[in-house]
Amino acid sequence: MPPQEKHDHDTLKFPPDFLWGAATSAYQVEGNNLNADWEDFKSAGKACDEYHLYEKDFCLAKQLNHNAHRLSIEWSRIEPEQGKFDPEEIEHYVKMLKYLKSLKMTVFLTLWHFTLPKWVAKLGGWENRATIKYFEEFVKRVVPELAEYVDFWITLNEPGVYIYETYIRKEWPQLKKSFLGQIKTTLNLASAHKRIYKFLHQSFPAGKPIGIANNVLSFESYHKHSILEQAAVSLNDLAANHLFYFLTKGTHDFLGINYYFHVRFTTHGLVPKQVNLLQQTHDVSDLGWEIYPEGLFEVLTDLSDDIPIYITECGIASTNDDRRNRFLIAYLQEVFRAIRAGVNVRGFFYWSLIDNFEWHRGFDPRFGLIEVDYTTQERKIRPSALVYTDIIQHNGIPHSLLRFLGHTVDAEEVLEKRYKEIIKGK
Ligand code: IFM
Repeated sequence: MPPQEKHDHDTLKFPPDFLWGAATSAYQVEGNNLNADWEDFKSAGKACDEYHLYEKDFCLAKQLNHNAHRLSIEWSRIEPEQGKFDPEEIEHYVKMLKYLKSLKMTVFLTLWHFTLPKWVAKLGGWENRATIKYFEEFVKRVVPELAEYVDFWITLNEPGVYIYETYIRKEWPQLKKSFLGQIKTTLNLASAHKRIYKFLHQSFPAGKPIGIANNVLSFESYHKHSILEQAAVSLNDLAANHLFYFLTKGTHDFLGINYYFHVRFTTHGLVPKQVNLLQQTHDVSDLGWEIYPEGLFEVLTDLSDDIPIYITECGIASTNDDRRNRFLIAYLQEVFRAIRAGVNVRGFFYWSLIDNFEWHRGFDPRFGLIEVDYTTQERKIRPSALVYTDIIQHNGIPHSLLRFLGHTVDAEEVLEKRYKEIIKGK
């Protein structure tokens, strides 16, 4: 008889050394980024003032037992005018990263997360081929000073979302519907990633892993027999989930995956279109995004490759924190399932550590594990942050949490005394 694997019914255990953290981006949390292109469009104003409050926020993450953190630097702060770099701002980021390292956090640093300096935007932004060179010059100037405190590099955040919101939906600066803009920007971002990948590996042979954070969606057809719907699934999957990786093949040491969306296609006549989920009974976030944990398993198994995968973002906008509790348990259960199925997932970053500026949607969507009062800049730990801490402390999902799937999570019951102390800020 083959030896029976002992089944642990108590906890869905994750691999040793799994990274548990949360993510943010500079423009969304820092405040007063006056030289960024978004300032002329929809300003984040003071945002969460993390520029000044980063110690507090990082300490909270540490108290919550996170062992990793993902953040970005703001190009427009560091190079407010072409070729003029501000040493004080570089020093600011050095201090921030040093502080994170002093808390023994594994640091994922994103070099570009959606915003551009005004001067780059005026010259055409990513549509302009010269932006590849401008970005490379910025990276070459700043990276040598930061490298010591960074463990993983993320060159670009969600190229596909940027192109979709800017050139298809016309919601973000450059505010322009343009097919040519889509093509040029895709190619320029791909070239920029490849060049930075080469530069980082040549200059820092110690080899910190480099990747991108890509938005990946789970696609499904409504009618399994419909060839048209299946074709829509395949084409969209190729374009949204695989194209950018394909264009940058061989220049990823890991796959960074941001997962938020599940899309179903149905057919009306000959044209497949998306099912309107809001007319159905699906559970949705405050942004109307479907809560579909199985999709995370699907994208993970679909993209699984030889290189490690980090879930660089996954989160929910909700003022109903109990929904966030169930979200965390259900989505992480799918990550566990993917790992059991052989997918090499090594870390998970909840989006976001704190509530923040959700681009054209402003401050209403609440993604944070930590609530922000934008008038007083007070931080308040949400119970869901503690459910996440419970998971981190077990390096997996304890059975006591699994029973809450589909039910209200009684946070009081889950939390031990010392978690309550964290809530009170002790
Ligand atoms: O807030 C964004 C972030 O900037 C990129 N990924 C998705 C998040 C939620 O929309």
